[in-house]
Amino acid sequence: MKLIFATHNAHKVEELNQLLPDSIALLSLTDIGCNQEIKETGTTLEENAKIKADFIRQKYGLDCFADDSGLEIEALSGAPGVYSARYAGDQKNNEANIKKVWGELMGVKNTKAWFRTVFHVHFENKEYILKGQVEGSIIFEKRGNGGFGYDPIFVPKGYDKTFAELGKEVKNKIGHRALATQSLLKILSTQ
Ligand code: ITT
Repeated sequence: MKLIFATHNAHKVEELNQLLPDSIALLSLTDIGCNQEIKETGTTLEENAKIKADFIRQKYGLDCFADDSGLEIEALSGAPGVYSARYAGDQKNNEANIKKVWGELMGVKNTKAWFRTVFHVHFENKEYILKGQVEGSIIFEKRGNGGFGYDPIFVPKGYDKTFAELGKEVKNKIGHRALATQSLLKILSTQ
C-alpha cells in the first residue's frame, strides 16, 4: 500500500518508516515532487494537520496524512506549541528555538513539558484525527546526538536521559509520534 506523508521534515519520515511495516510504502512530499511549502496558518496542531492533509488530498486525490506536532511547556502556557518550528522566527532555526525556550524559562522552577502530535488522515474516503503525547521535562543544556528539534533538551518522564541520548529504540516506543502511529496502523490494517 502507498501512503503519502504530507511533510517536508525528513526526520519525521525516518521515524515513521521505522514504525510502519514494509508493506506500507510511505511517500514524502519530496518523493511525489511537491516542493511547495504548505502555509500553516492554523492556531492549533489540529488545524495545521488538517490544512496540510487537505491540501495534498485536494491536489493529488490520493490517500495521505499529515502530522503537526510541537513541544508544550506548562510554565509557558503551552508555548512554543503550534509555533514550535518557528518559535524564534521564520527561518526555523533549531538552535535559536532552543535558546528562546531557555530564555523564557529563566528563573522558572517548573520545567514540565510534553510533546504532542496530531495526525490528520485521509484514507479510503474517510477522515481520522489521531493523537499522541509524551510527558517529560526541559533541561538547560543540550545532551545527545539522536533525534531532532527539541530532543536534546527533553527528558521523558521515568528516564534520566534526553530523547536525543536515548535514541530511536526508546522514542519509537514511548514517543508522541510512535503513539499516534499505533493508531494509524490500526486504521490501515482494519480496512
Ligand atoms: P512539516 O510541517 O513539513 O511536517 P515541520 O518541521 O515544519 O515539518 P511542524 O510544523 O509539525 O513540522 O513543526 C514541528 C516542530 O516541533 C519541529 O520542527 C520541531 O522543532 C518540534 N518537534 C516536533 N516533533 C518533535 C520531536 O519528535 N522531537 C523534537 N522536536 C520535535
